[in-house]
Amino acid sequence: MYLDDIPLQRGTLFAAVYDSPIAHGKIISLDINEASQSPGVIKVIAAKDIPGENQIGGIVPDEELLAHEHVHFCGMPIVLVIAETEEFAREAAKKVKAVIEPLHVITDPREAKAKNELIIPPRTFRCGDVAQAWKECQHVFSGRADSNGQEHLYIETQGAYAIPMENNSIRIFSSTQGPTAVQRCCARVLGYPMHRIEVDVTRLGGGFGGKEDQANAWAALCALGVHHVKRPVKFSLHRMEDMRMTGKRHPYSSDYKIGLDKNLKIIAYEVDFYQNAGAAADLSPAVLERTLFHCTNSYFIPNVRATAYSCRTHLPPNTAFRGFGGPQGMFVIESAIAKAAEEIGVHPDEIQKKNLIQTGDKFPYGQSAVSDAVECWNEAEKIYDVRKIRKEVETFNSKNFLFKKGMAFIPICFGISFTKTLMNQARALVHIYTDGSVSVATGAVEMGQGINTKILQVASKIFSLSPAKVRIQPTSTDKIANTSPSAASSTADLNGKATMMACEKLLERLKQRAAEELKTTPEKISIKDEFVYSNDEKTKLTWKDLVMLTYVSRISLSEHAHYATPEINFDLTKEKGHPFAYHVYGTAILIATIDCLRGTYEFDAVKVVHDIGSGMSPMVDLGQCEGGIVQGIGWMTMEEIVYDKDGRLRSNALSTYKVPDVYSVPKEISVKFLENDNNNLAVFRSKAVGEPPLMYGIGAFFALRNAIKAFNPAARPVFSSPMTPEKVLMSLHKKPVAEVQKTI
Ligand code: LUZ
Ligand code: MOS
Repeated sequence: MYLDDIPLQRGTLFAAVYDSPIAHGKIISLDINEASQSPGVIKVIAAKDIPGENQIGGIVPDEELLAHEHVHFCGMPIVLVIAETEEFAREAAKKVKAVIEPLHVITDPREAKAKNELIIPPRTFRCGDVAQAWKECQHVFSGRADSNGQEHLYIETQGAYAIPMENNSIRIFSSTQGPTAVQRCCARVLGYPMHRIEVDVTRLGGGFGGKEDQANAWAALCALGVHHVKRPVKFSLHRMEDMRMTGKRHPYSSDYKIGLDKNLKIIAYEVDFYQNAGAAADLSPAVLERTLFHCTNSYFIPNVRATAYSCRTHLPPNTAFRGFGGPQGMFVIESAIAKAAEEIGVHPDEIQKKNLIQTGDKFPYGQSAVSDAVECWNEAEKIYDVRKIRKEVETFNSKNFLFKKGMAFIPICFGISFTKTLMNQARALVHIYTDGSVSVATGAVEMGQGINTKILQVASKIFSLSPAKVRIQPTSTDKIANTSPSAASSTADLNGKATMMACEKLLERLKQRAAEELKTTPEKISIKDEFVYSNDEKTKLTWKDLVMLTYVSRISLSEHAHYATPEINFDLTKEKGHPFAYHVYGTAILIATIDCLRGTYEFDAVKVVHDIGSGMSPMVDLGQCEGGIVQGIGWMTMEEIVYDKDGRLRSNALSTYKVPDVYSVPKEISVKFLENDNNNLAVFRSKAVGEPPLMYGIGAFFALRNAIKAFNPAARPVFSSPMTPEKVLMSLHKKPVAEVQKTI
């Protein structure tokens, strides 16, 4: 059941907003008369009608729900209209008349930085002594790398449905990754205690980070409508509204300097990241932090200075997107390595391979690696026969003039845990009913990633029950409170571990009761395939009978367990600690073919060795890998977000914003899972798989770049993604390259 599948109550009304037509300005006057008299309109609501705080900023209180005196981005909601139908609501919204005095618009993070328009003070991660290290370098290179944003394009757009309930409470169905975030935000806007807001989530048609924080506003608008009109209110955005009004992946512009010794060991790295945060903080400070954590990707670099600036511009606030700043940081180090390789005259993979982080090496933030980076790389070289691939690419290139192939390696490393330590907690509520069936509730949100399958596996495995006897409940704030969003690739670990704990507690009680019944001790009891075993011998006592016996003895068949990730910590004053439960590693080899006449391209293959630990749901995990890879390739190649200098989104529809379709999927995606057994903080030692595979897509940029250089060895394509067919075409010919460089 998605939001739009929920049957509507009689009397349901619909919301629409009048949103800012300009990116920055002062509201001089607002005339809602005509809108209020428009057919079917029940109520028109502005900032002054908000009973609580007109504030939805989670990390920094810098974002109004409805613009009061100023607008800060094109698409910022100003007025909420509640009407009898969706059409009436949207028609009325068009009749709002606002006079807005335009102010200077900033779209470029470097301009924002120069004007000191920062969301938070800059942060710097350091290790070793960079100044000293340059002196020991044989090679030093510097340059610039830019990566663009990315539209989430969840198939289900943002939306919510709020219903008035007894005792002045409100029940909200929301398409959110973070039910508690929605609850907290609605309570704040209405000035209600949180217990008067219940948030329910059935299933999302995709999130990808876009609904970690940005589902809040639409739910709060519906709740605000309910508060005023005391009738159910629904709002689900049209695709173009969603594209225009919501934030995306953060574009980054970065300057790097890299130093290597004569053996191609990277000994120094300096980088400045300019994050385009948009008009409000949203999750930008947390995204910024993850960029710093992943600025050295899966390499060991002894001397690092990395500084990150979160720059306030007049774009919709950018937000979480699969990888959460990590991919942006990794793109820069990969660019630096590609640049060094180009200047020195070696294959980039020579440098990459020589610098992979090994067990015991420290990341710049102080955590020691328990690394499978080298193992993944070596396994990929071996099972995919890299020498043969290289040979085939070279042979193809020597025989073809108008088609060229390029290959690239991309190792990845992703830290698993919310970087904010306190968020790494979860709870599970498990009931066993008297017929032996089981219900599990957690804070996890199913958004297509297969979390319900994994939680179901946990419960059915611990109880040794058929999966048909277990049901995973829709997520709800009244079943499980104070949840972290389903994000950070940690949902299965956190909620799975909590489920495990609750099930184990119940199992203990059941065993105790069985021992009494069978006149033995609990240690001798086990339960297998719905039968009780005593001393490993099957008895006549079934699971179902045991459950009934336990109930009859007035022993609780319910358990609520709490899990908090052990071992993790981080000291913000020193920027050092052990923030991650563990890291996920992997290596991909990508092969691309470009058409040098047209600039178009295809991906022949993506061949991956991925560190899975001990995979518990191989099909779910493979699905995450394939989807992540295609989404990553989309970000690096064809998905081009364009805002004009006035801050207006030009790529505002699927006709102007191209995402990968079935034809642009690589012809081959091979994933070999590298199994190991050393990650006890992963649920059943099955390592997190949500975000890491996206970063294999970064290899697409470099495979294309290498193909361009096969056509024109003098070409120096700029490190600016996405590498669209237009950019490929311009880069193929030496002269225009300089011009392209000037304009980017
Ligand atoms: N969300 C968050 C995330 O709040 N903190 C994180 O560290 C994170 N990482 C990845 C994706 N979402
Ligand atoms: Mo996410 S980017 O894990 O919401």
